[in-house]
Amino acid sequence: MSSREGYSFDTIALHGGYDPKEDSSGARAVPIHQTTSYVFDDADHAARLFALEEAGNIYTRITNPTNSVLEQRVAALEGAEAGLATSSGMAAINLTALTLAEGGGEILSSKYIYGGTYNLFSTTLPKYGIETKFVDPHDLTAWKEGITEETKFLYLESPGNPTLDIVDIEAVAEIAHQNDLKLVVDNTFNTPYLSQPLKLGADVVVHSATKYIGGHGSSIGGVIVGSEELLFEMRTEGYRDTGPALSPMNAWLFIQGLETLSLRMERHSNNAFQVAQWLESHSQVEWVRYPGLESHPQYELAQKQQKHFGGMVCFGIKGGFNAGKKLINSVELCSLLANIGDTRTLIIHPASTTHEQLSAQEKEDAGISDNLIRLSIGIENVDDIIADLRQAFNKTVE
Ligand code: LCS
Repeated sequence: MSSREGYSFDTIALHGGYDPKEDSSGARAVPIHQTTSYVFDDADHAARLFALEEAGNIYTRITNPTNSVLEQRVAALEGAEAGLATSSGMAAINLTALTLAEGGGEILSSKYIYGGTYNLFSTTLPKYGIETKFVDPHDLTAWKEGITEETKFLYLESPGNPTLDIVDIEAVAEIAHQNDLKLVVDNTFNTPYLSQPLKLGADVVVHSATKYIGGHGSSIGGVIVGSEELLFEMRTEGYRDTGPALSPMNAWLFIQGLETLSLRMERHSNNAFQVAQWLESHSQVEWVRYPGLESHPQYELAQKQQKHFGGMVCFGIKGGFNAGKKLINSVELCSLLANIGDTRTLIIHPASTTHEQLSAQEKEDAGISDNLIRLSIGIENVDDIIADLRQAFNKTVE
């Protein structure tokens, strides 16, 4: 659809990056190009492609026509010039970090981020000369004062996993740009339907497509979007040389997911809001975190920065660690697993799972209390979700 500008979000989600008239078969659905490599016209053509003098497919580790549709579609939905599909969200974050922190240096990151990213930044990347300083993302002075000669880029999640902090992206982007640095935002929880960080000043957006972009919980993948220049550098250096390409089959599955993204995000958001309100009135609940509730510390900012408030809800159960475990063992409809963004409702206890690698101090710093339960509210009938939680709470008291 590259030649047709001006379509709305829902239309781009269905048509972006693909025009059947430009496909040799005329296939209406996006074809899966399940191939490792592409036949060159002749030796000169091959040489021109390898020398990057001419654009074209060489090998699926670098480009693939099905992956290109996903890349262009997510880029269009985020308002970016270009995209790059990776084998996982972590591969997207790692490639972004390796590219922006070339030669070593420092990442200045929000401390309220996914445990796997925290671990990449705090434990793995330092082995390769890239250190990370973690800051409270709501303290703009901490961002300003955290920048040194060594800083290579700023990084945040909004909402954060699992604390659901909403960070003022515009304000952090301004600080980054005053220092000639780029701001990278992980937009996994919101998806471009709920917020578009590039429009708020971010320079690069990363996604775990594993979550809402897919929605079906069948595939692991990631996407990076940003400027044409930066994405070209990533593709022709780190991506080509370290090999985090996405399989075309999974790219195709993510394209199927994108087609219904706006419908699902609205249903996720409506259901989550109702569950959050119900939890807030429950006698066994100590606290609830949901960006759409007035009790959320960044409620005003969420109203300004987001279209809806998403499918993620966190709460603290009275009775701490043991009560949390009992509740999780008592649910029947909700699935106990390590993922979010599925069409089905998911539940987990981060302190003993997703954030288990963190030390007690790191957990405290990252806002992971022992009684925190994370819900990824699905698109089932909300009455059934609430009924399941109700019966699980009842068993927890027994
Ligand atoms: N960014 C965020 C915000 C995430 O929640 C995750 C995974 C990733 C990046 C990494 O993406 P992946 O490589 O898994 O595609 N979050 C998970 C979670 O909360 N439970 O299990 C995985």
